[in-house]
Amino acid sequence: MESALTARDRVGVQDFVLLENHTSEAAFMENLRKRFKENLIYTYIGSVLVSVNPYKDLEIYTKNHMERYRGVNFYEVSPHIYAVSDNSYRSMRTERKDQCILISGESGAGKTEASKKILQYYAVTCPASDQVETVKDRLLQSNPVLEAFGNAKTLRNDNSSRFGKYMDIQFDFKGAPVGGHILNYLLEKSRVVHQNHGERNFHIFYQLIEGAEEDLLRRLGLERNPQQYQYLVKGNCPKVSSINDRSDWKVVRKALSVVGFNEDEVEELLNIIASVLHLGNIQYGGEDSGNAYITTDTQIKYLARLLGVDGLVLKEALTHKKIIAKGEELKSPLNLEQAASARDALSKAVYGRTFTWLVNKINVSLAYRVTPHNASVIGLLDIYGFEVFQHNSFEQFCINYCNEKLQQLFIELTLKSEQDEYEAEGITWEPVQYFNNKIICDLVEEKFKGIISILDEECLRPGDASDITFLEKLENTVGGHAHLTTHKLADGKTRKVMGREEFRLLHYAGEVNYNVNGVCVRAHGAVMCMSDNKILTQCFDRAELKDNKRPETAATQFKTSLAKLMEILMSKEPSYVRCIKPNDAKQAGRFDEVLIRHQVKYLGLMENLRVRRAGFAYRRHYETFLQRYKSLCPETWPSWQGKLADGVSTLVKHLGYKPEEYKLGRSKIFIRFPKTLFATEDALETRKHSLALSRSLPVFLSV
Ligand code: AOV
Ligand code: MG
Repeated sequence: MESALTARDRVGVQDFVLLENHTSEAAFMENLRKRFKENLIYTYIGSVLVSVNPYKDLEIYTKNHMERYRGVNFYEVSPHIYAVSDNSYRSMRTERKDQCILISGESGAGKTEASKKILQYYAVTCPASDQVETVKDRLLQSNPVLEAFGNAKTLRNDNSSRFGKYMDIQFDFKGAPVGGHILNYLLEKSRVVHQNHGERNFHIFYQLIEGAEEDLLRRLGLERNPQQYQYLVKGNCPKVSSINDRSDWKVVRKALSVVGFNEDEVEELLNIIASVLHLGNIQYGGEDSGNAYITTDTQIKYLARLLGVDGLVLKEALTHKKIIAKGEELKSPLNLEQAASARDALSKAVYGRTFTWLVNKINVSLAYRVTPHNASVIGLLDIYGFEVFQHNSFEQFCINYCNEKLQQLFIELTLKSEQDEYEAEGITWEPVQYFNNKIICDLVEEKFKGIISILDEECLRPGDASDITFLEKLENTVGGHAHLTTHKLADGKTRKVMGREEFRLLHYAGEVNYNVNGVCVRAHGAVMCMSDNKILTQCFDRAELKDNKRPETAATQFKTSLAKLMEILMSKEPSYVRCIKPNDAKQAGRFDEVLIRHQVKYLGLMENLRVRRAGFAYRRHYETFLQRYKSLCPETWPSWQGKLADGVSTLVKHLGYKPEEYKLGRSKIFIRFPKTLFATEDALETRKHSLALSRSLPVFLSV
């Protein structure tokens, strides 16, 4: 048999805290690499789970594995996503405190897979009843639906989430899941009309074309060939080896009905998806005057039928814009370029709003039937990961800003709060230096002089505001910021390395150039208010057309929704899963040192480890601690009359805690190692057991 020492040599340590040289990045990397080679993709830093994407199916998600982690103490079993799931669940049950699990990491690192594993764990291990079975099914089946409409193949990930998702799973007092609620964040709508080379549109388009039955396709006026559709050819990538669109179609169709869509709703939904493809195939010709006219009447015919709008009205909407002159509403013709962008804006608006409708619809089906007594929740956050492409638009800006916020939350809740607490409690310790990305969050979101404020001002300013005037304003307002670079240098000269329409942000995770092209364009959905498609009538509200108040820009809406999300997360007890992507080739077994070291660095894992090592695994308020363990010491049992701190001190001395194992702060006891607390828990268990035995003895004898 292998000795413990050689096993450790081979597979490394399961908690980085146990590394002998915990400040060495090389030792950290070596441990990660050893474990990865042994298919041990999970490792802890204290209670934070680090996960490396294996890019292959491992036999570690079976029912047996789930059972192994159920109700077992975190540190007694090998690290696993199930251990984190179980730990949150038990904290929720015993401490009655809402939990959240925050999953972060760059695009393709395994966040969505992790969130699915957590959901499956709860679906299998939590208590059930008939009603609960439906809820469990719906929770699980909401995934394929949302992924079909909100995920796509990108260069970074074949199944990349193009929207952010926060899902609350609600539990009743017995711990059974009884409902759920999803919040979605900014879908990357530009993908509907354009894809970079090697990327695809949202999965649903290909699933429909490859998988739909003949007569459905005929009814929708579609051909079984994605190459026929302008919106599907931009990336020149109709097929992906890891994706089977045809079988996915079946899965999605089934999921739609489990989640509670009836046949009519599915039909209306597919009408919209087909309409977007037809919209994309609308082409224009130019009159001598330069005004655009539509040359593809078949598309208009299909659109009119599928959406239930008047063909002429639609044509007009696609070739004219409304302007208000001298208080009167006039129609002004569009030129070729303007018409094409009006068409694309309409497609994006239709798809985007349909997606939001879909999420709302799923929420209705996940809402619990009977309001549970004493419900508590576990929230799962799975957002789009940090990403850099050759061409990065407004949407990448939002995605990366979102990651920036999440990193900030991690810092606030782990690195900063940990150190703040030691300070507040008067515990002496060596402070750990870390990079705080608040400076970048501020640069983006600060009032008046943040990038979003400047963008708003330009977008909503009447007159000659444009992408370029936005850039100029950016240069003038925050040009000298350490994390921002613009085209123009302070001395008025220009920088060659960057396009005229770009600015560069130095994010916590790296540098990204953003193109400002089109950031100020907004869609007009007036024509869709006239549709008799039931989904669209809910999506495009007539009332909003008349609403004259200053509209919010997409950036501000996003900022507001993120701020709300942060509040939600702060109100819960967090657990963290930090996902790492091992290589850029999506390949199993490849451990790219440079790429991984970069992630370890920007995720702040070394700092995380240092704080953890310098710190204490457990802390409890004196009162809670005394209440729980007072029975273990004759002087504190049945009650302690003096000062709480003295009671705790008496108690731990009686228990034999060594001075280096704990510290007493102003209001809390800090315990350095988990094993100390485990021993105390065991003692409590033994005592309860012997009490129960002695109480049940007479009963036993009398039988
Ligand atoms: P992401 O959610 O972090 O990226 P995913 O969770 O979609 O990344 O993972 C990308 C791919 O990696 C998956 O489709 C799987 O093929 C593989 N993978 C990830 N985790 C595992 C695992 N535990 N076991 C086996 N394969 C895995 V993005 O959504 O792009 O930020 O926006
Ligand atoms: Mg994802």
